[in-house]
Amino acid sequence: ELKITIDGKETMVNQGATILDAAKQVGVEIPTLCYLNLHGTAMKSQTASCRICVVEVEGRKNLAPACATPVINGMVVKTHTPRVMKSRRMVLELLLSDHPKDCLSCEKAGNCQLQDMAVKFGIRDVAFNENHAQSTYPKQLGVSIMRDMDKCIMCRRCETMCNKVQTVGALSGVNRGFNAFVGTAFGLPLEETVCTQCGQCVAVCPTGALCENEQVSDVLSGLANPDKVVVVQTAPAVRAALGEEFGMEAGTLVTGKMVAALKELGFNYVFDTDFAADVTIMEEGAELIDRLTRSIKGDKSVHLPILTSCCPAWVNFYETQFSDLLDYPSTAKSPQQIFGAIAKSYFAEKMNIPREKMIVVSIMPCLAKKYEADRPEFEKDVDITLSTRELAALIKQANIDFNSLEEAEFDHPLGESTGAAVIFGTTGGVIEAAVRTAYEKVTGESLGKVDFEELRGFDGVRAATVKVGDLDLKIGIAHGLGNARTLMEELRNGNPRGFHAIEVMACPGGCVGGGGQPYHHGNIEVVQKRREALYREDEHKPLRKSHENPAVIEMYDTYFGHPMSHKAHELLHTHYTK
Ligand code: HC1
Ligand code: SF4
Repeated sequence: ELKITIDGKETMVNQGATILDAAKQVGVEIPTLCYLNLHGTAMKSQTASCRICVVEVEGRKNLAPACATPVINGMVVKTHTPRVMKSRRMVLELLLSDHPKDCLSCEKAGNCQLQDMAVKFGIRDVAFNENHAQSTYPKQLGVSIMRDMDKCIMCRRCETMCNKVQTVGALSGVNRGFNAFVGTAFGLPLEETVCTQCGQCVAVCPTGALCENEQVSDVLSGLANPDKVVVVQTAPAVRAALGEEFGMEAGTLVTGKMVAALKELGFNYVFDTDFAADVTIMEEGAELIDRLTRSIKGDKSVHLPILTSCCPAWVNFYETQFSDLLDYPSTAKSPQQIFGAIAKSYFAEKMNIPREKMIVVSIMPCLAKKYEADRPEFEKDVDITLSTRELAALIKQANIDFNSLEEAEFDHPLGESTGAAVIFGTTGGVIEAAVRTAYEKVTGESLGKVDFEELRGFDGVRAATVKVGDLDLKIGIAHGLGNARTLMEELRNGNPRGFHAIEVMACPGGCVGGGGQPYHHGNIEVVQKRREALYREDEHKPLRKSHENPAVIEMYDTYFGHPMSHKAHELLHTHYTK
């Protein structure tokens, strides 16, 4: 252990700790901008590129960046001397001198860490700004992501996320000096690169350089059109995070208020993606059981493990990076797309609504869901996808007092769901939902305890064995695409651990940590609180197994027949392409 004194406060830290780590320990806040530390994912970036976190170290001539300076025994540090403050201000003014001044209309306004810092430092006038032009780059508006590199401050957090955490490698630093920015190879649009649209670069970008492709006004046009029936679905993870946009603590569940707000906004039907998640389990569960049964009978053509396929960034990842393994993922569409397909067939027919009259809007914690909804094979079953943040913006625009809304209930029948569907939003949840159903279908016994603690947790790669009748069902789980890569490489090497099923979620934590959620600026504890909220909601649901959802049962009885029926294949399954 090493002793360090920060602003007169003494503490002991482990070898390797930085001044910033030690400062946190004694409750001293040092401002940071480029620093990124995703605790629990073993990911820490130390680019030390911005120099906002400089401090004075006794006995050293130069100021030291707190995020990248290791503690030495006996170190004495001061974090707010006039010299430190002057230096930080200089850094900030230099950053601002090459930054557009359109804060009023910037998409990140209110969530921008550069703006927050300018407020904190009391910047009134931007120095070094009179005599030169700013560096400018063309804006790129993609299906999911908007890139405006005029606003890039070269913190390189996006690069860390994309290359180190996700191991995708779509982004890297381009050019030198004044003209430097983070870009794609040959300046290609993200859609033409290996980008998975996961949105994790957006989630950590401190400025307006990376934002979502906003579609709020499209929803308003739909709502304003009297000839349209506007149906909305909300993803599992949204209810665990939306409250943060209205000042609530991370981990507050706002399911009822969210439904009330959507009704106030004028949606004709407020439904739940959770209904479709239960349907996903019916289809994916049947597929798993089918593959297992055939494999036990000695069928060598069966592909095991089955891979979950509900996360669209994960789908993009395996399509581009593991195209030799495309027979492994479940062919079940994701809940978002299953919902769209059901809304525009089963529900539309039931209610006599012509397909052209219906607009299906999704509220998703994710940016890749925009890309997924836009894939040609899905034929616009889902018309518009908004992120959790965009829904919050819509509620604010309508001047709805979210905090004082009376809780409301989802509409029937596509608003009915079980606890199994709720936990889809966290890492480990999809596979736990599948196991609850597969267990009862295979053994014919009713589960005494529906909680499978062995499938929960936050380690990037996890493995567990669940006894299902005579079978030891071997399950692998990964969250974050870098961890998924580890499991996929194992699969390519012959599946030595004999997995029968693997769940992957592209974002750290699963959908609760999605790229469309309220900004947590790299604070992964926020994501963990949202996870706990989903487990709480599951625990309190009267029904907790997908196959017990009465609205799902009725739909199979009257429309699809049974899981994997011809009609189910036509509407609820998809295929993958290289
Ligand atoms: Fe997800 Fe899913 S859980 S992918 O994370 O399978 O986005 O929340 O909606 O589709 O249900 C996201 C969440 C979501 C789908 C479901
Ligand atoms: Fe990389 Fe994901 Fe951003 Fe694409 S969306 S550039 S994959 S971090």
